[in-house]
Amino acid sequence: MTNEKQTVHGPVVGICMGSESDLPVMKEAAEVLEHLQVAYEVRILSAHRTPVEMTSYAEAAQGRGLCVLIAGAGGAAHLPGMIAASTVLPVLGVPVPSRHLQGLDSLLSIVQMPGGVPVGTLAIGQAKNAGLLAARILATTDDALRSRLEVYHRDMSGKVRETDDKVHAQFSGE
Ligand code: RP5
Repeated sequence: MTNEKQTVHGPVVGICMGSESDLPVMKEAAEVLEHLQVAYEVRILSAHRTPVEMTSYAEAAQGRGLCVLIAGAGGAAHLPGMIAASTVLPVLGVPVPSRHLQGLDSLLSIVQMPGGVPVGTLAIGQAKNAGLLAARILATTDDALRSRLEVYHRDMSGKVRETDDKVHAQFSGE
C-alpha cells in the first residue's frame, strides 16, 4: 500500500509491521497520515521471518527519501529495535496487542532499548499517535503541515468541548 498522491517526492513516512495480523492496528497510523496529507508507504517486514528484507529496507530508507519510520510488532517485538539498529532515521515503535499477554510483552520488547539505539515507543496499540508524532516531526520543517496539525488539534478540542456541553446539560440537576 502506497500513498504518493499528495507529493511528487514519494513517501516520507515508512510504516512497517511484522505481520499482516498487525494491520488492523497499524492502519490507524496510515489513516491519520492520509488525513494530514503526508505521503507514506506500508510494508510487512519481519525481524524474525524476513530479517534480510528488514535490514535492506532500513538501510535504504534515508536514501529513498523517507524521513521517519514507524514500526509495529507484537510478542517478541524486535522489529522497531532492529530497524533502529540499521538507520539513523527516527524510529517510532508501536507495541501491537498480542494474543496471550495483551501487548505487555510487545511493550517491554520495544521500550527497553540499549543506550545508543533509540526507539520512541508509543502506548500499546497507539498507531494513531505514532502517525501523529511522525507528522509533528515532519512539521518542524514544513509550515503547511504544521497548520494542518493545528487544525487537527483544534478540531479534537472542539469535539471534547461539545461533548462536555451535552453531558453537562444532560446530567447537571438544578
Ligand atoms: C510478530 O508476531 C508480529 O508483529 C505479530 O504481531 C506477531 C504474530 O504474528 P503472526 O503469527 O500473526 O503472523 O512478529
